[in-house]
Amino acid sequence: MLIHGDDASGNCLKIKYTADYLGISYEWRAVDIMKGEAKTAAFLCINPMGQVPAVTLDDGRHLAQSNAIIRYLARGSALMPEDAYLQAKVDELMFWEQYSHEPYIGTCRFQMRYQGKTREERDAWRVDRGERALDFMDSQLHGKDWFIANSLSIADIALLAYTRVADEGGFDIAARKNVRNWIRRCEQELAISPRH
Ligand SMILES: N[C@@H](CCC(=O)N[C@@H](CS)C(=O)NCC(=O)O)C(=O)O
Repeated sequence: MLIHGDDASGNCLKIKYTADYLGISYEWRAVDIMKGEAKTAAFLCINPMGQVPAVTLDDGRHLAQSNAIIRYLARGSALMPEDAYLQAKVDELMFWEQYSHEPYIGTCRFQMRYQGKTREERDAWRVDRGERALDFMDSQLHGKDWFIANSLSIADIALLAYTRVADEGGFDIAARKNVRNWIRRCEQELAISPRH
C-alpha cells in the first residue's frame, strides 16, 4: 500500500498508527499541502477531493478520508469489534470526531502551528467548541480505559491523532485527567513515543 500523507497531519497519522499496529506494510509518499501538492493534476487523479490522506491499494485502487481508510484497514482485526452494534458505536465516534472535534482542535492547531497565530488569535468559536469536545471526551472516559468495548479500537486512534497534539492548538490536556491517561495508554499500546 502507498500512503500519500503529510507527517504533521493528524488525519494522515491515523493511517500510520493503524497500519503500524496491524503490521500492514506500506510506503509513505510525502505530500506537502503547504506547497499545494494535494492540488496538482497528478494528485487529483489519486484523490479528486484534493486532500491528504489518501492511499493507493496494492491493486491500484485509491481511497481517501482518514476514517474511511482506517475502517477499511481494520476490517476483521482487533481494532474493530465483531458486534454490529459496537461497530456502529465506533462509527458514531468517528463521525463525531470529524464534525465536532477535528474542525476545532485540529484547526486551532493549524492556526497556531502553520499560520503563526498566537493562542489569543485563534477563532474564539472554534476554541469554545474544542474545549467542549475535550470535556466530552473526558466525561466519556470516566472509569474507562478505552472508548468502545474495553479495548483499543479505531475510534481511539481517530480521536488520538489530534487530541495528543491539542496543546499545539492552545488546549490544556493536563487539566483533563481521563484524557491525559488515555493518551498515555494509547501511546503505549501503539508504541508511539510519548510527547509529554
Ligand atoms: N475529512 C478529511 C480531512 C482531510 C484534510 O483536511 N486534509 C488536510 C490535511 S489534515 C489537507 O489535505 N489540506 C489541504 C487542503 O485542503 O488543501 C479526512 O479525514 O481525511
